[in-house]
This record gives sequence, C-alpha cells and structure tokens, in this order.
Amino acid sequence: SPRHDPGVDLRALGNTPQDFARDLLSNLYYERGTTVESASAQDMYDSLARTVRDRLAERRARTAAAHYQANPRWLYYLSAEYMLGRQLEQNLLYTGTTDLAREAVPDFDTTAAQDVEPGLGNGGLGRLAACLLDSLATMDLPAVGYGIRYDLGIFKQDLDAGGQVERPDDWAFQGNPWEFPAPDDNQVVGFYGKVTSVDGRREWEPAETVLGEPSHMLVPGYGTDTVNIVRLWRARAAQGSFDLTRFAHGQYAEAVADVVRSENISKVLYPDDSTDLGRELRLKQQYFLVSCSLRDIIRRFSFRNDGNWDEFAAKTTIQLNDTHPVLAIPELMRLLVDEYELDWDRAWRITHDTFGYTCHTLLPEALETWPVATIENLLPRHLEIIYEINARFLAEVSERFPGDVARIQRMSLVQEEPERRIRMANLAVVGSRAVNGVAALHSQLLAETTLRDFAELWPGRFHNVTNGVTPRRFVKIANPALSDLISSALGSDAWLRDLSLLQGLEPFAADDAFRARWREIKRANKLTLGVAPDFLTDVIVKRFHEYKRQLLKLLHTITLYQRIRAGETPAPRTVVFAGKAAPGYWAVKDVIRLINAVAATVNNDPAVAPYLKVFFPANYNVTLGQRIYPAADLSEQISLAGKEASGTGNMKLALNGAVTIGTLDGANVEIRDRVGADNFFLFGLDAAEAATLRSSDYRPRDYYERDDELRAAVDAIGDGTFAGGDRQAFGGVLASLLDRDEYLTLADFRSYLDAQAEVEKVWLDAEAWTAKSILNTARSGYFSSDRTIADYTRTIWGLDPVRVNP
Ligand code: 26Q
Repeated sequence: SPRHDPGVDLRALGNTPQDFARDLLSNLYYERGTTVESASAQDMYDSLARTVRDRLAERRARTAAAHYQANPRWLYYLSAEYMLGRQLEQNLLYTGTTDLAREAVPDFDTTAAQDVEPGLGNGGLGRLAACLLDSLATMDLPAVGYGIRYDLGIFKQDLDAGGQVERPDDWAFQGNPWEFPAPDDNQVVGFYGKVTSVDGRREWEPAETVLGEPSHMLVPGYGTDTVNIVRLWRARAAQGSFDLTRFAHGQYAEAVADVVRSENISKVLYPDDSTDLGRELRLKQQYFLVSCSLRDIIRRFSFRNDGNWDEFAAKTTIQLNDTHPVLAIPELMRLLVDEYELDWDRAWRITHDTFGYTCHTLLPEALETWPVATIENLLPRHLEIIYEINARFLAEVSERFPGDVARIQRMSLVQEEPERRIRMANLAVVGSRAVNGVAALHSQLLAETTLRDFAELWPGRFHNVTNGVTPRRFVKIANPALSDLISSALGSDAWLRDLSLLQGLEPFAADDAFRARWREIKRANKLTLGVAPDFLTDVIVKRFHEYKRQLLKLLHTITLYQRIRAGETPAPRTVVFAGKAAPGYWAVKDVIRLINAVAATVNNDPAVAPYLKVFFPANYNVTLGQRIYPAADLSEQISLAGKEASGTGNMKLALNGAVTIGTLDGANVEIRDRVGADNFFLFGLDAAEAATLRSSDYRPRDYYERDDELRAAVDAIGDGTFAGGDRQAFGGVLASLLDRDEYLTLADFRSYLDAQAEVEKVWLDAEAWTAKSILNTARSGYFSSDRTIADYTRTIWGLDPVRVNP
C-alpha cells in the first residue's frame, strides 16, 4: 500500500566505528541530557541500548513495509507470559554491532551489567513463547506476540537461612529502553455490568471500563532483516478516574481508589506455574489480555482487508498458549455476533477456523476451571455465550454417542460437582481448529487420557508439536567458546540457522584433539560459573514442583555424603540445584530449605570436601540459566514418568554437551531416541508402570524398609543431622515421603542410584564421557525452536514467509 512506502533511505544509520560512536554520543546528549564526563552507568547503558535499538527500528520499518505489501496470513500468539531474557547482548549480536559497542563504550562490562531481564513469566511456558517468537522472526514469518506488561515480574528469590524469601521484581524501575509505548493506540475493556435485550440482540453494558495501553518490544530475526514485535498491554485508569470531590473532602486514599483498582490489573504476574484457584484478578488479567489483543487484531485486519469477514480466518490464525487466553473464543463470538451482527453459525465457523490451542500439562489439577459465579459476575455476556456453545456442542455429542450420559457429563464445558465451574480446556478444544501437545509422549497421553473423549470425537484435530529452544540465545550467546569451536569444526556458522547441521560434529567425537578442546571449554565455563573445574557438574535447574522430584536428587546427594563419611571415595561432583517455588507451595519450599541445610552440612565438612559440594545459587532465571547450561556435565531430568509435558531445560543442556540422566518422560523420550541409548542414562518406571503402581496400594514404607541406603538417607532427614539436632525441622517432608509419596520417589530410588553408578563409571573415563557429550550436542539439532516453528507452520498455521527487501 503506497501510504507505507517510506520514500526515504531508511539505512541512514551507518556501521563504521565513527557512525556508532556518534550515535551513542547523540543519545547520551539528546536522550539522556548528559555528557560523557558525568554519565552514570545507567546513562551509558541507556544510550547504548538506544543506539542498538535504532538499528533494529530501521529494519522494523522495512519489515512493516514488506508486510503491508504482501498482506499475508498472520500468526498472532496469545500468551499471558513471556520470559524474554536480557535484550542487550542479543540485540548486539542480531545487529552485528558487538565489536562496535565494545570499542565505543568506555567500560563495556559495567555498562552491559545494567541490562535487566524482563521476567514476565514463570518458567517453561513463558520461555517457550520467547523462543517461538525468536524463531518466527528468524524464519521471516509474519507474527505478533500479544501479552501483558506486568509492572512486577516473577519475584526475585533470596535465600535466608536456606529458605526462599520473595522480593518484588520492579524490572522497569530504571526505565526500559527496549520498549515503544503507544498510548494513542489504547483499547477500552469492560468488566461486570449486565446484559439486556435490545431489538432481539443481546447487549452487554459493562459497569467498569479500563484502558489497555500497548507498548511493543522488537523481536529481530537472526541472519535476516525481519524484525517482528511483541505487543504488551498495560492497564490504565480511564481519564477522569481521579475523584476530585473525595479529594476535596480529605479522602485521599478513596480519591485514587478507582485508579488503583484499574491499574492493579497489570500490576503483578501470578507466581504460580500450575494452579492458583479462583483468584478474580487473575481472570481479569486474562480477559484484559484477550479483549485488547482481539480488538487490535480486528483493527489490523479491517484496515488491510476492508473488513470482509469471509477473509478473516484465511488471514488470521491465533495460537492460545495454554488456556490462559481461552476467553478469546467467547470474546471473538461476542464481537462478531453482538457488535458486528453476524449470525451465530457464521461467527462460529470463523472463530473455530481461527484458533489453535497448545496444552502444556497432563496434571488434571493443573487444568484451569473457573466458578460459574465468578464468570457470571465479571463477564455476564461471555457466560451466556459459553452456555450457547455448550448447548450446541453437547447436542453434537449426543448425536454421535446417543444415551452416553457419562460421556456428556465428562465433555461438558460445565462441571457440576462440587460446584458449577467452567472447564477452560474443554472450551479451548471445542473452539479450536487444532489442539497440540508439546512432546510426542505428551500428545499421545493427552489423546489417551486427559483429553481422550475429545480425541475420540475429533481425532483429526489432535497434533503433536515437540518443543524447541533457540540456539542463538542458548548456545551462541550462552556459550561463545563452544560456538566458536563448533563453527570452526563445521567450517561455518550456518548451524545457527539450521541446527540439523550439528550432525556434522559426529566424526569429531572420535578426534582426540577436538575432545581435549571440548573439555577445556567445559572447564572454563565451570570456572565462570564458580564451581570446581574438575568436578562433575551435576545440575537440576527448573521450577520446584513435587512431580519434578528435586527430592530424589537430594536423597542421592545425602547417600553420596554418607558413603564418603563411611570411607568411600566417589568421583568428585558438584550438585547444582536452582529454581523458584510458588510462594504458597509449602511442600516444596520445605524441600528448598532442606537442600540448603544439606548443602551447609556437606560444604562445611572437610572430610567430604574433596568429593562433594552442593551449590544452590539463588534466583534462577534466564540470565542464570545461560551461565549454568554451558558448565553442566550431567543434566537431571528425573520427573515421574507421565507428569512432565515436555521440559525445555533438558534441550538447552543437551545442546551444551550435558549428558542426560532421566526418566521416560516428556521430551526426554525424544532426546534419548536421537542421541542414542548409549548416550543417555535411563532409569525408573515408565508412564504406564507409574500409573499402575499409583493406582494399586503403593506403600512407600516397604521401599524404605527394604533398602538400607534409602533408609539411612531418609533417616538423616528425620534425625536432625541437617538441622543441628532438631528432629522436627523437616517433619513435613518426611511424612509426605513415607506416608504418601505421591510421585513415587522411593519406588524409583534404587533404579536412580544404579544409573548414577553408571554415570560415575563413564565419567572416570574422560575420553568416553567427552565422546558422549559431543554426540549429545551433535544429535540434538532437532530441538531447535526453528524446527518447532517449521512443524507448527506445516501442520497447524499454514503461514508463508515474507522476505524483507534490503
Ligand atoms: C494458571 C492459573 C492461575 C495462576 C497461574 C497459572 C499458571 C501459570 C503458568 C499455570 C501454568 C503456568 C505455566 C506452566 C508451564 O510452564 N508449563 C511447562 O510448559 C513447558 C513448555 O511447553 C513444558 O516444557 C513443561 O513441561 C511444562 O511444565
């Protein structure tokens, strides 16, 4: 469209050292209003960030021009979470200005250390969203990510006397130079109120309205000119919300009450990575995201396609990152039926053809449901629409399965007992064209168990798209030395855009000189992390959850400690634990406390110092992960089989040459298939065996009584060994292990220890270990998020790339 022809040379920003230094100074003077002499570290950081950002902004303008010209089918990724990681180093890499910046900035390291990670997510799901955006841009696919601009991201974790303490993460306190606010592009979002009939149409009159103010951050592709965006909504009170009358009467707090209430919607990320039942504010956040984003999507569509609704689903595909944004389905129906006056059937066809739903769990307790009463109060018209969708859907089910009342009850969008609740996953499946799990085993189990009835009704709707991670951040940036070695072995850095090329490293697993270089790099990475360079670095880094079984790793650690105390001399190892626990999840917060108590005992015992150390760095986040993965020798992926949807840390670690010890869970299955059974330490029950044992009368005490080492380790938790003699300190952990052991930790203990003995045997043969390490990297190219995006594009999205003109 001609109005988007820039008509000027957008490449005015040069890339000589002089150009770069001049732009840096210009930002320092004109944006920060300071001088070189008086610049603070923050001034210098901000000026550098803007200098780099401007180079991306120029590519962004050309991308937008190419997109307008092509008028392509778009992908909109809706996610309540994005864990983008630090921006500076990535954007320097993607603009090719790293060397220029190091030259131009007086104290580069201090300056770069000002960069703050926007922690707008909890864990895997949020980081996956960021990896997918990176790959979409890298593959020149037209996409926008929509999310929430929380003022406070995932809390910062401190350890106080070994226990987790949460501090707020005011991540943008010093400003965020990567962000472009667009207050003029705001949307109005309604809540509460009532629904009336006007001329035979339903009309929702909200009782409260809030503004959604967008800002965007740039999402550059690597090795291409495409720069996409992620658009984040922030809640603002409508103008005039400040109550001057109350203020005049001295009621200062009441005067701002409406402003505070509105702006609270995007105040804080819910720090729970499974469930946090029934908080109305969380539902408000979800609707806020959905309502703002859909109006934005429709505005963009109408502007490009003259509002021809028959074209909508052909030009638009919307992917729901779990059920968090699933209200988009009734919201699009409401917009089409109530506001644009389409008939129901046509609106439903459009809606259904537009959405895809990605499920990230197998745990039934993690499937979102909301009380009918909460939805009725907050979103009365949406509840009516959900009921109408349900009525039509259940009619279809009864036609297919006449008289199967139990099935109808299971599939209904409404759960009746013990209270009436809306099942968001059912709504997502019914309203979507495609449903996918995030690893092969996960997708299979979804179809066989969690979503079985739906898979029977619509088998063609169910897909698998195995997760992936971006090699740019998690190999190139995190592990520059290894990346250089890989590039020199392969003869180019093309692997960064085609990770299957890592296969070319296979012959080097048998090359002595290469193996020596590989070990040297691992050693240097351990020194950078601050762990002993010649110890086996054994890492379990992920959110704390009982099903992930950090406690199993700890029981092994205690056993190692006891063996050393008894005179054994195992291969030296550092056990690294890192991760956050949801603030209200007491069972795992006790585990964190116990790990640190064990660490204190182990690390202060000179008799074990030559063999064992326990390291628990606080505040695991993307930035810390980037330091840990390159230093790891052994990757612990030890969840109870059938519980972890995929895992993505497992992929980051394998790509950095860590060998996995793991169960047949999530993507571990595919990692093992690819790297080969010889290069993976397998242990434990499989998903079917675990399900059988759990449904029989499993008695953890039997395992405890029969295994001397297990009993000794468990007893040490209860006898005060790690608590200065206090036998009560970890009573909760002990009782839950011996009485319930929900995640079969004791059942898998011996098998796990046997696998660890195998680990040790191989580790003592450094050449054999290094060969396995190299083969893990060489054979993990499949786990690039570029491949994930290729799979989504082929099986679900049907997108075409749009190349940006140079
Ligand atoms: C829901 C309702 C209320 C409050 C919070 C939540 C909530 C928030 C975050 C529920 C779940 C999450 C995040 C889940 C998550 O990270 N799942 C992980 O997704 C990864 C990417 O697919 C997988 O690799 C992991 O296996 C899966 O656990």
